[in-house]
Amino acid sequence: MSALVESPAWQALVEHAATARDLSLRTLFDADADRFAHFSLAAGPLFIDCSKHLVTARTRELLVALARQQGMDSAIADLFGGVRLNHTERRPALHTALRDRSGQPVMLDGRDVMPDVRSVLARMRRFSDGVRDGALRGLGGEPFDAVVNIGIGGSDLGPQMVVEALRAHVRPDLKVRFVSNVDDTHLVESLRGLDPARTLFLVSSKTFTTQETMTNAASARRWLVSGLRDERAVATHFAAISTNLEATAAFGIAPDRVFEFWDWVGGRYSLWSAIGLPIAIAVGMDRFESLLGGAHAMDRHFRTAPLETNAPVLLGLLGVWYRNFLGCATQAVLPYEQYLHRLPAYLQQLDMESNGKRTDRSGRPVDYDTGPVVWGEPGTNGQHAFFQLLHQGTQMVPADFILAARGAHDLEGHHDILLANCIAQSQALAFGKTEAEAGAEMIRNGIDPAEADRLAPYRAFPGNRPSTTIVMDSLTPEALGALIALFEHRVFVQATLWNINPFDQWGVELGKQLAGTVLASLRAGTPAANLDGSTRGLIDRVGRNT
Ligand code: G6Q
Repeated sequence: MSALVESPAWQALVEHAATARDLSLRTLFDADADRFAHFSLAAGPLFIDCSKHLVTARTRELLVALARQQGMDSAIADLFGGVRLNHTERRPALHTALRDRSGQPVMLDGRDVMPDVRSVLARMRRFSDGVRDGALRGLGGEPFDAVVNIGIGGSDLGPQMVVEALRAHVRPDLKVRFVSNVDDTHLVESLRGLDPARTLFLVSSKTFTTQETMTNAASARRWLVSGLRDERAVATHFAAISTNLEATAAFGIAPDRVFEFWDWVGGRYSLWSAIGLPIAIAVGMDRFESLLGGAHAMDRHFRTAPLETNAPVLLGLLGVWYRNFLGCATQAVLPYEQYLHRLPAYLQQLDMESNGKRTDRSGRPVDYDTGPVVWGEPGTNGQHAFFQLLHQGTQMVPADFILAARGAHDLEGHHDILLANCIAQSQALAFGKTEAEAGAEMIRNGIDPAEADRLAPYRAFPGNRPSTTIVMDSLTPEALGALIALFEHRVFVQATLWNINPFDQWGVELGKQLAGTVLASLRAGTPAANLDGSTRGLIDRVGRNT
């Protein structure tokens, strides 16, 4: 058994979970009239209701004891202090420095990184202002009316999610598109209707070697040069965001169009760096800086709040409670906010690429479950689709509801319906409806008692299905920044509890490597003899010579 599973704090939770399985949220609320106040908290611009969780004050105590046992306080200090927590790549994870607004130095290897961070932010401001006000123009002197970001994974999901979230602030005359997939459909459809003379490409790639991004960038370059009939267009119509300055120069991108970031910024933690340039161009640098400010507020909270009232710590502990002690395999993210429609996809990468690990920090296989499957869709759409399983399926799925008290628009009768549905869903999940209640309700509605009796088992809801509700006043850049940082830190808290490294991603390597061999076979028109039967068969089936 691992030291974690054998540890006193873990074992105390195992024992406690045996009784917690019988907890009833109805009973817990009946027993404590102030449960909502006792189990909710504020963090920066967010209010977080945790009262609909299958926990008592004792559960919270035991979970916090686990955090303490696992060295949470010093792990948080190490994160902000630039310790090389990403031990397999020997790198720190200092994304918090990118949004540090304190004016204090952030030291890495005896050097303050903040002057570099501020200098790139200043360059981003000049460039994004220039694109927005027309001071920067295309080769023929025309202002840009389209920005196409080419990147994938961490160089796509974060900025895309934020641009979508802040779409209400995107200038209506500016088209902002994101191309990630190597499937040429993505590039072709994204360029449809764009004028090369007015199109700016941002090639976002930390390494500047990623196959999909380089393939798309090369095709975008051909589209531009053939449209404008001039090779010089590359220098004016392309900018790059990368840590690989040699490769950006080799591509032909002018040095003053290259925005640098650093190897201490992980891909899925990079939207706060120059990878956020499409955000700054889309909504303006002031709003981008407000986004950083919101994240910094959450960082301050995470760094200073006691474990008992620390929002990322408590949410991380709840996740571990459900995953390891109550056997939940998945976690739903349900934003009741259409502008957050890309948030589930973004969180899927953040959480699953960070905590989808089976080897602990000392290289041993874990003997406990780690990261859950994260999934979701905006409400109310999900209610008419998969919510059935959440309410009446055989598995318990903890859910995160996210909502803004004030809507972005004011069409009559919309926002209160949205809010009512969100709150009602968490209520239905928590408190359910007994068979007796379902039967009585049908009889009240005039249904024959025998029929009511027959249908009652189908119309009953078990309840006791847990959820968190995260409320912001409105979806401002500050609130969004705080929300993203909250989730980033929740992932870190869970990794710390599980003793795994959330900042590497070796699990994506094998597929990339094998794709090289398969591609060589496809291009040769014949599968390599040493491949397995299925791979050979598929190459034959889709290959050019079949
Ligand atoms: C994120 C991952 C991964 C990465 C992409 C793109 O944490 O490392 O999603 O962001 O593979 O990599 P490049 O930015 O190097 O093109």
